[in-house]
Amino acid sequence: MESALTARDRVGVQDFVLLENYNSEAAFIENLRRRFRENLVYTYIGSVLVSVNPYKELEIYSKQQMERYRGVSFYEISPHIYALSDNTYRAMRTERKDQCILISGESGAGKTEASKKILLYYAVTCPANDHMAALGDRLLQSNPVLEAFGNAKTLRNDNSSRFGKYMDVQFDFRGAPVGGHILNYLLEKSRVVHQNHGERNFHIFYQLLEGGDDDLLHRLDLDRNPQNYKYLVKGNCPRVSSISDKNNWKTVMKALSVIGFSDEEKLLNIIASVLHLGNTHFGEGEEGETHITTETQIRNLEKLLGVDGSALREALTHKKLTAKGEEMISPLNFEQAMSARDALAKAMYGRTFTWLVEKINQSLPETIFFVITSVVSPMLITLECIWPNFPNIPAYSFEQFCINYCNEKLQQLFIELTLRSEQEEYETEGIAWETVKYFDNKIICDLIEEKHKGIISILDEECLRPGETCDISFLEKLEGTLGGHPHFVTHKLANGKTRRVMSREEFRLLHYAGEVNYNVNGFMDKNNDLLNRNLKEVMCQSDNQILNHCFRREEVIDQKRPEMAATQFKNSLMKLMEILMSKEPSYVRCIKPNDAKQPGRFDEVLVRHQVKYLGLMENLRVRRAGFAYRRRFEAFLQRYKPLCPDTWPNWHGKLADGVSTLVNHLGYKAEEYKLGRSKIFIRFPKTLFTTEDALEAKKPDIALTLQTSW
Ligand code: AD9
Ligand code: MG
Repeated sequence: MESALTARDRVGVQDFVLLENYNSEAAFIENLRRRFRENLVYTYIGSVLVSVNPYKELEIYSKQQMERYRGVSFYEISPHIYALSDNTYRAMRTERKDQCILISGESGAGKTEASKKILLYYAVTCPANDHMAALGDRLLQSNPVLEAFGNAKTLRNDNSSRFGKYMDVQFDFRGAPVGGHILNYLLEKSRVVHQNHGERNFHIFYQLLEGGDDDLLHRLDLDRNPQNYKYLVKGNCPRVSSISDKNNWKTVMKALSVIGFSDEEKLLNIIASVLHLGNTHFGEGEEGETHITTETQIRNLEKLLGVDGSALREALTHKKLTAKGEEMISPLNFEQAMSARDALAKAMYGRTFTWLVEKINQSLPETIFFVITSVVSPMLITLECIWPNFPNIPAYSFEQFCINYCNEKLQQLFIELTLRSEQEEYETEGIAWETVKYFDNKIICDLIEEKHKGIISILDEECLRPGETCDISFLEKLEGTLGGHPHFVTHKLANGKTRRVMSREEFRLLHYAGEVNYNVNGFMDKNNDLLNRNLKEVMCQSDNQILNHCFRREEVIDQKRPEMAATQFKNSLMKLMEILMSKEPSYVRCIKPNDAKQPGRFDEVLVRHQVKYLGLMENLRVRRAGFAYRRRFEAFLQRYKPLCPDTWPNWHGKLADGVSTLVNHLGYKAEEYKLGRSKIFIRFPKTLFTTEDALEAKKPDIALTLQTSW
């Protein structure tokens, strides 16, 4: 049998708060690496679960494992996503407080997998009720559907979620799940019309071509070869070895029927129409006027969407304007017609996706009687997280700007709530709070979101300003207003000279996690997200009920400008923050060990980078500011009572007195610990380890239960 020390050396500590040198990033990473090598992919920072993607199936997710974690205290057993799920569930029931689980991390780090494991845990272990089977099933079945329409193969992840998801599960008074709701935000619509090299469009397109039967494809006027569709060839990557589009198609179709979906035909008509739109081409006449050169596509669209072909033809090549109360039709040039077509494809797909999520929500049972609490599980921050620029990565665009803004907000919330809960715990326990220094990223959040002065406001203003505006004029506006801000940089130096390493189209933000360059190209267009009014009109007249639902008449009649994309995003983020603030949060921080998606490889540079942008060192510092370790009196006494003749075999007095007797006997010095109202707080890990070693010497059988995971 190994000694306690070597076991710890081998597998590291199961909670980072037990690291001797908690300020050392190197020690932090070494601990992760040791555990990863031993297939111990979970580690805590206090109540935060850090998870490293193993990129292989581990035998730790079985039903037996679920049973092991049921009702067991966090620290008694090795860290696991089930422990976090179980604890959250119990906290909801005993403390009657809404809970939320926030999952974050780099693309491919394992957020979606973590969320599925949490859902599965609840579906299997929560008490059943009449709705249970239906709800559990439907929630689980909603995954393949959402993934087919909202996920895509990217360079970083073969099954990357290209939308943010926030899921709400409601439980009844007995703790049985009775209702649910899914909220989606920021689908990466631009993927519908463009993919980077080595990436694909959303899975559903390939699934349909690969898995749909001959009759269906014939009805939709599609052929099986993705290479024949312009919207599917941009990334030059029609097939992915790790994905079976054919099997997934079957799963999705089955899932749609479990959810009780009956509009399949209309939905597929839209998906096929997007492909036909992509193959719609334009020609330029001598006068520069544009016309459509692919009549077959228009006829397909006419048939599949039930729209008027000539109205569609007109709307794809002309723009309707209202000036001084009069309607005018102005022809589009070639470029404008192409972008009108792409805008239509993006709007059709994006709105259909939102509709689909609504449909799934309707299929989840209504929250009925006795709903007292809810677990908001899991909010997924997907797409690329903050990824400071490396030399070979081009500057980022509008979507990453939004995502990184979201990350800033989440970091702000994370630190605020961690500090708050630490402080609360100290207060309840009657222990003096010691102020913790940390980096407050409010300054960056303000830089982005502040009214009138923030980047989003400036972008909106520039989009609304009449006359010649463009991305560069937006950048100049930013320079004028924000030049000199400590977190904002452009190519212009304060002395009027030029910073040569930066392009004239870029600005750089100094995010909490590092510097990121953004290229302003496309910011205005994406923020405007405009769809010509006459195209909306054509969609409104469609006899496809899904499109009818997605393109409302009121929208065409109402001349008021809808909120712009960044502001919409900001507002939904604000709402989300409000919801999250009102709940008790738990965190899963996912880490990707290598870029090759391979098991057993731990790339230190990559991991260090994520540790930084996930703010883990900051988190550990806050958590360790006072005491490394805390445990309830009864748990502490129960574990270490064999070490003192007065507490063994049982202590009959007050728990606090028992703990006091025990630690006196063990020779704890006053500066090493404090007794709160119900917990003992130990300042240094060394103290605890010495006690553990003593226990091991005395009772190897007891100590062994912890050694394997510590
Ligand atoms: V993205 O931001 O949506 O691009 P995620 O969601 O963070 O990303 P995902 O959960 O999709 O990543 O995980 C990526 C892949 O890693 C999965 O397809 C699995 O092959 C692999 N993975 C992730 N977590 C685990 C795990 N706990 N066990 C085994 C895993 N494999
Ligand atoms: Mg995902």
